Amino acid sequence: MAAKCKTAGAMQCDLTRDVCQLKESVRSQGKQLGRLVRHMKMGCKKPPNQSTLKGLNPCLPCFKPDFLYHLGMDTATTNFPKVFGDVRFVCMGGTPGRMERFAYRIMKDLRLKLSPVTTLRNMADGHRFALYKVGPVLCVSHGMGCPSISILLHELFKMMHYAKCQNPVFIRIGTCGGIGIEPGTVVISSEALDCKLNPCYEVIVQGKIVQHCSKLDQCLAQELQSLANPCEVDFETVVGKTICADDFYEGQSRLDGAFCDYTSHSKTAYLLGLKGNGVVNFDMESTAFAALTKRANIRSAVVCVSVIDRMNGDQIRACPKSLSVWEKRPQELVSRYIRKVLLDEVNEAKKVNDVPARCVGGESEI
Ligand code: R2B
Repeated sequence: MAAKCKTAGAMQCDLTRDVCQLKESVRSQGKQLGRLVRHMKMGCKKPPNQSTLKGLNPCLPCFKPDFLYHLGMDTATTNFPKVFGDVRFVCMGGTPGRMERFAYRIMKDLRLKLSPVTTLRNMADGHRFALYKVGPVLCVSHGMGCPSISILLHELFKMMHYAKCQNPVFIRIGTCGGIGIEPGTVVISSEALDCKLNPCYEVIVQGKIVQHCSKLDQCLAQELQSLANPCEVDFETVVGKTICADDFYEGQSRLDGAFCDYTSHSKTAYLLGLKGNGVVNFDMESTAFAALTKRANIRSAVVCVSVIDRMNGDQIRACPKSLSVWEKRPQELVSRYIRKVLLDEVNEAKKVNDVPARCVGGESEI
């Protein structure tokens, strides 16, 4: 009865409300469609809300903008999700030249190409490190020693975080000094030890010693080793412990530094002791690399080629040609790994969605 008595004004009111609801429903359907289209463009993956990195500085949201000083980038002028959101592999090595060569190599191996007359661009404007992006692979130089790689990792982790990267894998592809192994042998580190043989990276924070575990991902090390065997190219790959020194000379018991207060005899005894403990090589970055990636919930591996057998000497006398052949060996292994991961994913997606592979196989522009 009451409905019958509705005034023209009340009916007008109901009508307005219905129109409003209808408009809202159309708007929300539009939004859903937009999301669906974006989702399809991204290979049927929902754009992530946040990266998979963990344990980062809770105050990061306060830095608006945040300047990544040594990379010469900031969150105000770089659209991190757009530029770096697709990064899946971060490969790091000591020198800018080697990482540029690796970038070109991975471009070829992934059948990606640049538009004609373009070269790969060093995206780091901070002049400390070189950074190249080849599709889902970042190739970055880290300089020498833990302090240098640690600065870079802080800024790369923030980059991954702002870009909302998903499960990036970090791999250091470098050179090292072998202990009782042939020069040219590739070493996959099973763990990174400090010079007291502890799997630990020590930093002094506000005057206090803080220790972080520097164990590496065993599964990733095994996965890499499985790709080395059998190897078409003739080189050996071993898995073993890496000792990370803060110095190239006394810190690695070399006899040819500007200072040397020990004997050749004590050096040999020291190296034999290391060998007896399962150590196969020296590097200068692995503890910081292993500990920081572990802290950020990132899978990581260290794959280095030995340029000398320290049981036979201290000076690196290998000719440039040998060094050039050897530097390609860790790159070969890591390229195989990247291709395998991407191909497995494409095959999996094909099985689940019955969609054609988009990104591996045919040539596509970076
Ligand atoms: C290997 O080579 C460099 C020293 O020459 C250092 O970065 C390392 O770990």
